[in-house]
Amino acid sequence: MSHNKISVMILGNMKSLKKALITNILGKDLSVLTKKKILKNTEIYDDDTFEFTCTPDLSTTCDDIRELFSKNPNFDLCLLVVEDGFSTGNVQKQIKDLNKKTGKPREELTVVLPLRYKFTEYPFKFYTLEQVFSKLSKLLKDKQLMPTNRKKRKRPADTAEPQDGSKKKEKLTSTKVNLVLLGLAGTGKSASGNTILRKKHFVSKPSSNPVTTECQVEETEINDLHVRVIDTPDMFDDDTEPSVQEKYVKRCKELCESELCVFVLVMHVSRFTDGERDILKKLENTFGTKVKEQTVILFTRGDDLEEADMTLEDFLHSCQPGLKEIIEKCDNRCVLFENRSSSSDQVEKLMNTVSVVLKKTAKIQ
Ligand SMILES: Nc1nc2c(ncn2[C@@H]2O[C@H](COP(=O)(O)OP(=O)(O)OP(=O)(O)O)[C@@H](O)[C@H]2O)c(=O)[nH]1
Ligand SMILES: [Mg+2]
Repeated sequence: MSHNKISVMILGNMKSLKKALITNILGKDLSVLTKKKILKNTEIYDDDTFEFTCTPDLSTTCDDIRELFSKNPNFDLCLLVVEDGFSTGNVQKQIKDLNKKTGKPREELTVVLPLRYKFTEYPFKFYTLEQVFSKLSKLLKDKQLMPTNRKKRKRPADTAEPQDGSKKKEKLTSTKVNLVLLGLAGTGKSASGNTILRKKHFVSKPSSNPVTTECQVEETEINDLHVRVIDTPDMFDDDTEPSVQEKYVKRCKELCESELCVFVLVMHVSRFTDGERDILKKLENTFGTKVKEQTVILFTRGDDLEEADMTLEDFLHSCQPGLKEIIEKCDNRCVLFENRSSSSDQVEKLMNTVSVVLKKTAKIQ
């Protein structure tokens, strides 16, 4: 595997789909490329920047995939191509089997949705084709493989997004969004803000008293979105003086300016408290009745779940009815954070969910 190229492993059950994806990304017919065979059933296609490893179909008993990962597990991206009409259960099984076979963490295996599929909730990490392009561009930038005068990669017509995809992208990239971190004291709002910003901007520490006592905004760029992260004190504590609560709310709304807002309701997986039981009602009273359509629930302390050998799905499955109701009212938009880890995957998942909300509320689509 070449270290000065972006290395992408393409997994899946249909050779034609895997090859079509490579063709789309490279913008070249694969027959013009020299195909290298490194293992009996594995082909490599490359150009000056990318190296694609096209693996044998998952349904075969061939052991190439295991061997590829054991020789070099550090692919920049592992994409699992699925066919139109796929069953979620089957895909989950494929991911589970791959994880067992290769040791590759499930969250590092990303499903590429077929063209007509749009954002929705899936119990696995996924990209639309558009997101695959955006991820590859980011990798190119990160690896500094893209000289500033490099011609923009032209996408062949057959890779076009459904309807007016390119126009939508343009709109999205110029979008500013406020991520407003809300929740009870100590749930990890500030820590999550720092994870999103990839920098310790907000004070976050263990304390029996509320730590954040002023709203604060910090800004960053994520996947071409201009993101304003707004950290807040606990605005919903019944013990806080109403005048102080009002001050917090007023300041938070001022900081939101006129930009689109996605409310990130921060809770931790270890406790669901009485104060959280009616939190959606409180959110509605404060930010209006449409707030739940713009809310993503962010669970912190993913490390606690991991220690208990549980996935987010396990946790959601067995959680209290009161919490289930809140989650359902927010259209099941949940993400899991482990703020002790710097993994960018969790932020990416959050941003995917934020995009879903943006597309709905701002009618970008
Ligand atoms: N283990 C673990 N600890 C976390 C995680 N997220 C936050 N914490 C810890 O929880 C404590 C509280 O986190 P904060 O970010 O200060 O919580 P907050 O919601 O901003 O609290 P207030 O500002 O008081 O409202 C800190 O000690 C964090 O390090 C996590 O994902 N895992
Ligand atoms: Mg805080």
